[in-house]
Amino acid sequence: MTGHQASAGAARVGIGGPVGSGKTSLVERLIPALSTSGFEVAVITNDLVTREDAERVARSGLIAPERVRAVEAGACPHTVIREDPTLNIVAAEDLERRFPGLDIVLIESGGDNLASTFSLDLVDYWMFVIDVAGGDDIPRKRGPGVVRADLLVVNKTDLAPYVGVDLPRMLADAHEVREGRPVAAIDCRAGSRIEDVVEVLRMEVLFR
Ligand SMILES: Nc1nc2c(ncn2[C@@H]2O[C@H](COP(=O)(O)OP(=O)(O)O)[C@@H](O)[C@H]2O)c(=O)[nH]1
Ligand SMILES: [Mg+2]
Repeated sequence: MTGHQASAGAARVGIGGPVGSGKTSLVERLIPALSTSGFEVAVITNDLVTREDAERVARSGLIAPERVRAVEAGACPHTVIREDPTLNIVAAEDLERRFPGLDIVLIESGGDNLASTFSLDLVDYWMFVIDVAGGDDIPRKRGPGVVRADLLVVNKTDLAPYVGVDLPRMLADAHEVREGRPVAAIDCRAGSRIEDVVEVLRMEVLFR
């Protein structure tokens, strides 16, 4: 937790990470997991020039479509979550106004790389999602997302044997570069260990 409170209403939680690491898949897993725990959820997605992810989540049947908003990031995905997050702040405020009981807004960043971080004017907390298939050297590269995110999520643990990744080693490296900040290893495909992410959100965000 950053100690910073971006919003007086719902907790705003950023989800960053490279294209294909499983950010939308995590959103799709978190919606039912958080709802079952009694939390009211809304989602904002950021795509470059489409509304692809928002449409996918809205159509998923997991959440009422009016609780899903799309922000089109244009050419540069960093701008709308870091330099000038106005579009995302407006979308979050709009959702909070429309749904007064909202507990949490999940904000998925657009396609980006290892350098993306969230503005603390936008989010109260942010996680960074990398995946096992991206290679076990990713933590050692010490990208700002990997190092500084409030929670590092290592997804696709199911793929480790197929891509020759030493998962325990990858996690040990992740813990080392993060100097005590939390790391969760999950498999969004099977839905395993999603509860670890929910537990961190409960402790760090929702019950503060
Ligand atoms: N094997 C495996 N595939 C996954 C997992 N999580 C996501 N995927 C797949 O990875 C691809 C990219 O996922 P997506 O959530 O769209 O990534 P995003 O670009 O970060 O939002 C999709 O084909 C997912 O089905 C996982 O834990 N294991
Ligand atoms: Mg996505």
